[in-house]
Amino acid sequence: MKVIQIAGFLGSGKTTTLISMSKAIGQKLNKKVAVIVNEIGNAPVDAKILEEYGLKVSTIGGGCICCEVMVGLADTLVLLKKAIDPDLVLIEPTGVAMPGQVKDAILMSGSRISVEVGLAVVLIDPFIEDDMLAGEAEDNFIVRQIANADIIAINKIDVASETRIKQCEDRAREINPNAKLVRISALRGDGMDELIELMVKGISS
Ligand SMILES: Nc1nc2c(ncn2[C@@H]2O[C@H](COP(=O)(O)OP(=O)(O)OP(=O)(O)O)[C@@H](O)[C@H]2O)c(=O)[nH]1
Ligand SMILES: [Mg+2]
Repeated sequence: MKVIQIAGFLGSGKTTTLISMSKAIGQKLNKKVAVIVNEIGNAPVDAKILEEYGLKVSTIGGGCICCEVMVGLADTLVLLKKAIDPDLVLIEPTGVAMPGQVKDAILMSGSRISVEVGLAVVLIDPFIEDDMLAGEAEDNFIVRQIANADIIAINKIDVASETRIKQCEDRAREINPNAKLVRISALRGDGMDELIELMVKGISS
């Protein structure tokens, strides 16, 4: 069972991408796909970032909410495996989760089921303000999230200008020169085949 994640900041298009990808995978690859969507509070959350964006945060047990929510995700994977045994699981973490933390959470199920930790795509919404992509990873959550990606997808290319798309690509490259960079429109379907090819190749049943 391979587990991949579609990450990205709030409103970047995770749910739209998830729906578009799972439909295409089900149809074209004839694989059994399951989906896990996490709302805030159910997935690894970087509490500091919530505060950076002015949200109120309550912490559990002296400041570590990670362990608790990580166990939650691992348990869900074990249940899914037993109930429907999918070939592929797509996770939409909350917009304020870090891909690396979600991977750790996936790995925690590895003692009970056979699981392959797949790649994480981080979506970029070209309509976010420039200052949200500015600065260093240490001080800016979105930059940190992009730095943590395996694949970076500039989304909403159906409505963004070429100039803006290019700007986002240049900034993404600067933040994370190692990630594969793609352009997509989750809504219209552009680039989805390429993204699926990158993320899903080699899945075993
Ligand atoms: N034009 C256009 N709109 C898009 C695209 N992808 C997503 N949207 C729109 O952007 C908005 C947010 O999309 P979602 O898929 O809900 O984003 P999300 O990342 O799941 O949002 P949260 O779960 O709230 O963080 C919705 O109104 C979508 O219809 C796209 O490729 N093109
Ligand atoms: Mg969503």
